[in-house]
Amino acid sequence: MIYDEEFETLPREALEAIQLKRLQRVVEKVYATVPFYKKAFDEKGVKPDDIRSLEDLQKLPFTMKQDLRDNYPFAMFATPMQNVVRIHASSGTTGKPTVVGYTRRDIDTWSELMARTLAAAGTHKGDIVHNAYGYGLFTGGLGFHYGTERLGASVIPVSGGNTKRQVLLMKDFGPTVLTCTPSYALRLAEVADDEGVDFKSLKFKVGVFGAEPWSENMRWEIEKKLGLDAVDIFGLSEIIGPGVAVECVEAKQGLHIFEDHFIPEVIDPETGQVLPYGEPGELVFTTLTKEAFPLIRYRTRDLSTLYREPCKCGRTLVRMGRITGRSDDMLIIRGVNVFPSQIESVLMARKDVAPYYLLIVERKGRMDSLGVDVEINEDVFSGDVKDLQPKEREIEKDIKDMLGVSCKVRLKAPKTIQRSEGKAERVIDKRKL
Ligand code: DLL
Repeated sequence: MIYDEEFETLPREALEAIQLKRLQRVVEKVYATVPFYKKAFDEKGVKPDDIRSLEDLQKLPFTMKQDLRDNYPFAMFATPMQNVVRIHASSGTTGKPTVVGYTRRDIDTWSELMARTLAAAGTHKGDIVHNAYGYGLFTGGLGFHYGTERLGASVIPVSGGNTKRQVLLMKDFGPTVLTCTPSYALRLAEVADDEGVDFKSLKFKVGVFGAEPWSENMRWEIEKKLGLDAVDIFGLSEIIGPGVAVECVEAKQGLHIFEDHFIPEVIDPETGQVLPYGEPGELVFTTLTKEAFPLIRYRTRDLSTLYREPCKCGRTLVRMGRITGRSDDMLIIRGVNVFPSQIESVLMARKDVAPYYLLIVERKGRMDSLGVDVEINEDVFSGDVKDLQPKEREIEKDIKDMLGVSCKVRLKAPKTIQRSEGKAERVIDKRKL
């Protein structure tokens, strides 16, 4: 279903006219209200009046994560604190959290975008949404919560954790839509199994999974195990939270970006050069309608590709491909560039391993080594890990053949790799310690 028929199916010219008007407005606003932007624009010698076409966006400076840190906690806000009704923050892996603010209208916009998101994923009035994204500073829980209510479906604000109890609620309340990270979806299925509940007999028809990287093979795995359509959702706190882009359940081929609110660009992460549609690079977003925390050309570090081919669902919005990695989580192992998602793809293409893995990077002397711990599937496990050596060599060969990097695979007994309740941690890079 298309929630906002008018804005999600605009002809390109009409959409671009709206984008330009909104861009001019936001550029003027940040120049006048955020000292960081005044300085950054002045240093580049660009004034708000110079933005006469959408191409002129390229004249504007990028905003980096470091800029947000330098202006911690509230100095990037474009509105006085008395207009801010909500604050969220993302923990990040290092140092201070990234803090974001919302005015009442921002919350309204976000709720609309999340209603669109849920509708695109196949949610209707009358559906019951089991929302297991974490509630709190993280944007996942409350973002989905407000969106579900806006759509007019029912939300169960269960948040993450207490997994056994979640299984009981899923059985008794009969939710039809599951929202959580893909890794937690698998965890829910596993605990259901332990509790003697057949996940596929539950009423779920669709899951809206995101907030962490996952692969196409992981999608098949989840769909098979959980018996639902698994749809990818992308977003980040800085831009609004969830609700930046989502796949439509009809096609499940790339995520529609809500371009009437965000302008996406893909750049070469080395040079900052804007790349044409169809070429992979780093995603950059400009927010067009946010009041409290607008961002100009924010570099996400997430790698993806934009494409404009029309979609069978009828939306005219540009699509982004599944995130293939982050420019800052690429592992360089003895000179070979490897993304964790590529290893996940190789692992998930096999029938004999379970979707739980951990990559461990170490430096021995001057040599980097990559360890891949992955659980063996219960059905093929004899009970003795020693029997697994031939399989370990086989998987090492798969990874070497596909990615050109040698590694040491260690098959683990079922249920021995740590499960997550939110974003899974899948890489331990001991070289940085
Ligand atoms: O993860 C917002 C969100 C909540 C998205 C619920 C989807 C669902 P942050 O905590 O700020 O916000 O983390 C943002 O997570 O830059 C990506 O690296 C990663 N990420 C988010 N969605 C996806 C996805 C939320 N579908 C960061 N695939 C982003 C891959 C994703 N990575």
